[in-house]
Formats: sequence, structure tokens, C-alpha cells
Amino acid sequence: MRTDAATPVRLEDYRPTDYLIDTVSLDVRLHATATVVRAELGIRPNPAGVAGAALRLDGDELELLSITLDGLPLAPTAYEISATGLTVLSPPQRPFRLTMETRINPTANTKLMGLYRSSGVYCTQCEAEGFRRITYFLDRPDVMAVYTTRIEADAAEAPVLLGNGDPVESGTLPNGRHFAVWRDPHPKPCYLFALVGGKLGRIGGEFTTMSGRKVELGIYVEPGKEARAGYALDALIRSMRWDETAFGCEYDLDVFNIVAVSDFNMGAMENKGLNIFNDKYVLASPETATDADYAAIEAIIAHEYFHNWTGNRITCRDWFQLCLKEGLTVFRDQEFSSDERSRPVKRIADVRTLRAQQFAEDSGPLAHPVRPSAYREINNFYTATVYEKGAEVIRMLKALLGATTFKAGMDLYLQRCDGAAATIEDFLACFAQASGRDLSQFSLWYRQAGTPSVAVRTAYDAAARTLRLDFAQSTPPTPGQNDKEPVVIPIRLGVVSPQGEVSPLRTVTGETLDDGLFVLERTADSLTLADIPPHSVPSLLRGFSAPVRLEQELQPEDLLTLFSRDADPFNRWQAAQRYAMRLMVRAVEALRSQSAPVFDVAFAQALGELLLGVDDHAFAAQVMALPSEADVARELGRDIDPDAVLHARKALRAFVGSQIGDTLAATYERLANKGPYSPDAASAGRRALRNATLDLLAAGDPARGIPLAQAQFAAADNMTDQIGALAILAQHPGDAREDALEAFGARFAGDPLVLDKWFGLQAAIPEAATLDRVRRLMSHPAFSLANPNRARALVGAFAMANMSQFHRADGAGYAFLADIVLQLDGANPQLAARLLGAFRTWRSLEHTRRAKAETELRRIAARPDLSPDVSDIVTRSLA
Ligand code: 0A1
Ligand code: ZN
Repeated sequence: MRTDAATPVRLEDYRPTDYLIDTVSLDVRLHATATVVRAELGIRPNPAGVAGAALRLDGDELELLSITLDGLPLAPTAYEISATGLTVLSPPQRPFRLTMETRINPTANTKLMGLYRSSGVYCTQCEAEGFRRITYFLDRPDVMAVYTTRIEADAAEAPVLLGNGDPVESGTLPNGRHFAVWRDPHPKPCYLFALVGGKLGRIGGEFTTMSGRKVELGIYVEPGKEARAGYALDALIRSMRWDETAFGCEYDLDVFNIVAVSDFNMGAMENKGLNIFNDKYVLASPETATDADYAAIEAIIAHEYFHNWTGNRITCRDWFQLCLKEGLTVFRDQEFSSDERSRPVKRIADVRTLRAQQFAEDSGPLAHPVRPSAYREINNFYTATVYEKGAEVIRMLKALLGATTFKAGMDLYLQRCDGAAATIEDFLACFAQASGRDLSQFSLWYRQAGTPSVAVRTAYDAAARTLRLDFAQSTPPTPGQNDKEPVVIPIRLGVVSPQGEVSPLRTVTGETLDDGLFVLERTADSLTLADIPPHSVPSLLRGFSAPVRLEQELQPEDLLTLFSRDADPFNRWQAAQRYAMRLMVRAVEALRSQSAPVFDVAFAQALGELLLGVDDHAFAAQVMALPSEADVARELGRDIDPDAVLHARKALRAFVGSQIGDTLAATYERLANKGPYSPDAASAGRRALRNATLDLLAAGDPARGIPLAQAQFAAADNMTDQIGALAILAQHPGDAREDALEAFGARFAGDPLVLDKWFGLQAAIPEAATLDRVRRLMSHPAFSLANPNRARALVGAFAMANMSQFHRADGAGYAFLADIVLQLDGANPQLAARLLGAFRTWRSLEHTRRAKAETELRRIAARPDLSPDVSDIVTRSLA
């Protein structure tokens, strides 16, 4: 157990290491409970470090069996061992070889960090600080070495042995054992180390790179599930091609392997040449995976592959620079999906995620900058802020510099920093050089936490035909940062007149607005546009050109104008969302003062009209999915009553469903499946819209919608339609729901990934009985709290996707989650800390719930021996 939870690591304290490790030769003899690792490290003093310093290697839960220096045993007085590492007191001040043997227990490794077993398969997870659980090491990303790994195992238990890089040797040994040697010629930090051993099925493929290198591709899965890996392989090949075309990035080894495991704390890991995946993001078949699953697999396969350049070839100097690889790689995978699918729909989906996850994080006690300046537990910084806001910052950089200059900056970065452990400063310097611009104000996006607000006032002068826009920005205080400076905000804008788009946009001083881009740099600024026809509506922040909250007074008729005529699809969607939000916020107010909500027919009609003329199904499906309860809660910001929010949203959905029931039903009929299932974006869009229409229809008129949902559930030949129908049924209490849930549970009893959907749906039912249902499901034979996917599907869904029930007024939801967090903390602190993150909005609730949440947080905080992970989250949540 690490004991350093109280001392934060600070960016400003960064110092190079006193020693470097250039070569690592590992010999790993796999054994379920007593794996022996022999590590031979080629070490030398770092010219940039302190001469003569002791060599302090990190270690965690290791048993040292032997240690030699240049082949000679090290005297017990020459080194010290503690719970967190091993110190060689006076190492030679010349290159030397340190050889250590350690014993570890993969079966007992429930933290899933280091070497562990997942359903009998040996696998590793080393990011961020897991390598120290395999051998003593300088476990930090600025120490880069060339690795050779020999893996030895029982041939029957682990016929497949995989490592980083290329295979160089393999053979059989006495006593039924065998071995394989892998060598990775590219120097890498230890967090990218990986090995796998087990009984695995494989599908293979081939890719020829742009310079003609033939790469052998392999995807390894649980035997019998090979057929479900085909889509992942296809996505990998498309990713490899795209990265060459879009970024000029070519693969650099002869093999590329992906292994799917069933116990994994995160989505996947970009280990050099050997990506390890949560099997949820590899396995797909029409009967078991939804369209959303296919899209997620494509995105994550791409993400991990793209890390080969942005992460592996160029890595991070220290963990404060995490966004250097993550923000950029998310940006790259978003671009890939946009090119492969529909760009506007992808943008809408990404902004939904950004607002749901990152905006929520940024407005609560866990808010932190994209590049934090201190951390107590790095595992807690794999956040929406580092990933998603990190990607938004790159997107803004591209908007500000323009595509061509951005590309020049990227090319410079990929060339100049190749092979280095770099910083955000190194990255920005490439763009400053390529553009000739000073990016110092822009760099505030990395340092300053909180979501900026941009307030806009408009004034139209009918006589002069000018439209004046006054912008003002402010960023709220966040933990440790009270005063904020103005940031650089690219605002892409247009004007929608009754005649259509006003183009080109010109200011009263005669300048044209290139690309419709206005850059707000000061606290307040204004823009006056010339030749604007009367009754025009400004369309601001097109494509969500900056991760800010836009405060713009728009009347219903303005919103309808934008919804029907805006040239920017994102803002068309945004207009409908805003309209719905306005109605729901009013409904919440009404419900809290015991009156009945009143809605606009015009809103429902606008949605109906969209359906009548619909051509982009996926876009329309995004419009039909009205803002979530959490969206409404964020809009309200404080004194939130989740029950009122739930009922307001339900009421609006019922209203829309009953107002345009015939159109919904007709659309549902018209979009019926023709031909066999295909996961392509167009077919997925059609299914998404079909399910969305049925959902609204059932909300407005259950007597009409439920039988249709039952029929769809029974007849579905693919998981999207089946779970879509079940999700609708789950919203309506009664036999139809219970029968369908039972049938689904029985049908997929042997398929844990599918049962996760079933757990999740039930955990999200917004009814008082759900907590008991969740408790009951925890003793379902397929459930196990030890498996992260199961825990997230049931407990995570309850805490994060069921606002009214997690935030029950009696506090029982909080007590339940707190118990689980405490129960899990010893076994898997990372998972426990993630689940605990569900409390992040607690201060914005109405006072009764706030008090109950605080009680539970304090109960956790009072527990002795908390892991650094949970201790860090609970401390920050209460601060
Ligand atoms: N680098 C991975 C994310 C990741 C981080 C930590 C992990 O530890 C359990 C695992 C994966 C990515 O961005 O995909
Ligand atoms: Zn990543």
C-alpha cells in the first residue's frame, strides 16, 4: 500500500532523474501465484541529474529475491527497501548493469495494475504507475529504454505469448513449458510495456504501409469469440490508412497486436505494438452489439492506434503533460470518426459528451485545468477535462490558425519531438513557429480550469441595417483558482436572415470576416456587422467552436428560425435543444410551485416538420433526443430538485409525443428495416431515428407505443433494435417491461457484455423501487463487483445515469454508493474512486439532498486506510 497520499506531486518541482535506464532485458516466468521476473537494467548517470546521488527505484508489492550489480551480489548494506521502492545507496558513476529478481502474485492482483490474470489470461497494465508492480524501476515517462522481453510459461496454460515490438525467438522447454522473446527497438517509457500469456483465439490481417512495410495484424480474443473481432480488425486497417493520409503517420514495426481481456479498469491501452483492450471495445456482432458499440469500437481502436505517434513516438515528460498525448489523440480519433461517418452528427455527439462529462466536472469540486499543476493520485486525472477538453483546445488551435498552418505545426511537432518525452510548451512552440504567432494567451486554456461563459447582447439598427454584437467573457472560480484571466475564444458565426445566409459577413469598417471567425480575446469586445436585413438572427459558436457556455437571449421565433434555416447543422440542433431546455426549465419552476407545466405547440410542430422532410436520419435522431436530466440540472446550476427535473422532462416528452403522434408513428413505419443488418453510419442513423420516434410515441401515447415496442423487441434481428425496444419498455412499469426483461436476461445469460446492457437499463429506471432492484441484481449469478465492466454497468449506471434515484431525497442512493466504494476500495481503488466521482455535483443540489450527500462523503473520509485514489477524490469533493 502506498503511503504518500498526503504529499502532492507538483509540476513546478519537476527535475530530471539522476540516472537513466537505456536498456531493459526482462525474463518473466509466468506462474499463477508466483511469477518470477528477472530484470537486467542498463543504467548510467544522467548528465542532467545530480552527480553521486543515490538511485531510488520505485516498487510496489514486490518481493525481492536477488540483486546484483555488474554481476556481483549487492551487499545488504548497499541498498534499502521500503514499501514504495528500493534505493541503491552509492551507485557507480559510470554505466552499470543492475540485475534484480522479484516475485509477484498475478492472481492476487485485484487492482488490475501491473501483471494480473483476467479469466485465466496473464496480462499487464502499466499506465500510469503499474510497471513498478512488476519490477523495481524509475517508473516515470521521461526514462526511455529499449526493451527485450523473454516470456516463459506452461505451454498448455499459456500457448500464446505476446510482447512489445517484434517476435525474435520462441521454443519449447522441458516440463511442458515454452518461451517467446520479443524485442522492441523503439525506446519507450515503462508505462508502454506490456506482455500477455494465455489461451486465446486469433484473427489476423495484413497492412502495407505507405513506404511498403508489410505489417502483420493480430486480434486476440477469448477462444470461440473470433468471429466477433472482425469489425475491430476492419477499424484497425481503416485507422492505419487514415493516419497516413491525414497526418502522414506511418506504422513502425512488423507486427501490431491487439488483445481483448474481460477485466480492465479503463477502455484500452496503447502499449507499443501490443494494445490491450477491454473486450467491450473489441467484440461485436449484430446480435450482441449496438450501433453505438460499433461506433465506440471504431473510435477506441483508432484512438489506441493513433497513440503510436501521439503518445508513443512522442511521449510525455511527466504526468502533468498527460493532455499532450490524450487531448491530441482524442482530437485525432474524433477527426477520424468524422471522416468515416457524418461530421456534424459526430460533432453533436462529442459535444453532448463534453457537456455531460467535462462541463459537469468543471463546475464542481473536482474541477482542474487541462494540464493540472499538482496531483495526489495520477490515476484520478484520466478525466474528461484532460481528454475531452484537451481535444477541444486542439480544435480551437486549428480554428485559430487555419487548417494549413495547423498542419504545418503538426508536421513540425511530429518531426521535432519524435523520440522525445515532451511538454505542452514543446507542442505549442511548434505551432507558434509555424504560424509566427504568440500563443502565450492561448496557453491559458491549459492552465486555467472552469468553463468560460460568453454573454452576448445584440442590437439591430434598422435605419443603418447594422447588427451590433457585444461579447463579454468570464470564467468562474474553481478550486485553488479564484481569479481568472480572459482566454482566447474563437467564435464562428453567421447571420440567418429571412432570405437565408448573409454572406460574406462584413463589418461596418469594411473588413470581411474570414470564415465567419470572430476571436474574443479581451474581457469584452464588440463587432458591428453591415448590411444585415431586418429580422435576422445571429448564429453564434457554430460547430461549437469553443468549449464555453453561450448566454444569448433568443426568443422562440429566433430559435425556430435557426432550427429550420441555419446553414450550420450543429446550431440547428443546438436551437432545438435550447428551445427544449427553455421549456423544461420553466416546467421545473412550475412543478416546484405546484402548478402544471405549459409547453409550446410550436416546438412540437417544428420537430414534426423535421421528420416529414427528413433526409439525415442520424441528425434527426440527435434532435429528437431532448436534453437529458443532467443537462437540465446543469442549466439550473443550483438548488436542484432531481424529481422536479425528471418530471419536467417526462412531461415535455409526453407532450411532444402526443402532439405529433401520427407523424412519429408514420416515420417509425417508413424507417422499417429492409435487408440484413449492417453497422454502417447511414443504416445506424436510420435505426437511431426509428428508435427515437418510437420512444417519443410511447412517451406520449403508451397504448400505441408499448405494443409496437413489444413487437420490435420480439422480432429484432440485431441488438440495436432489441435493446432500443427494451429501453422503451423499461420506462413504462408493468408486465410488458418485466416479461421483456426476463426474456432478455434468459436469452443472454451466458454473455456478460450483453448482460451489462441489461444491468444498466434496469439500474437507470427512474422509479423508487430501482435501488432494491439494483441490490437484488448484485446477487445475480452473472454479477461480480470485482469485474469493472459489471460494476460500472450496474452500480455506475445507477449512480451516473439515474439522477432521480441516485439523488433520492432520503439519501439511500448515497448510502448505497458509499458502501460499495468502501467495499471495493481495498480490492480495486481505481474503480472505487471512479464510482465515487458520481458525487461530483453534490453541492448543486437542494439543501436536504446536499446534507445527505455530505454525510456519506464524510463517512467515507473518516475511514482509516483509504487508498490514495479514494482519499484524493473524497478530500477534494469535500474541500
Ligand atoms: N492511455 C489509455 C488510457 C488508460 C489509462 C490508464 C489505464 O490504467 C488502468 C488504462 C488505460 C488511453 O488513453 O486509451
Ligand atoms: Zn488515450
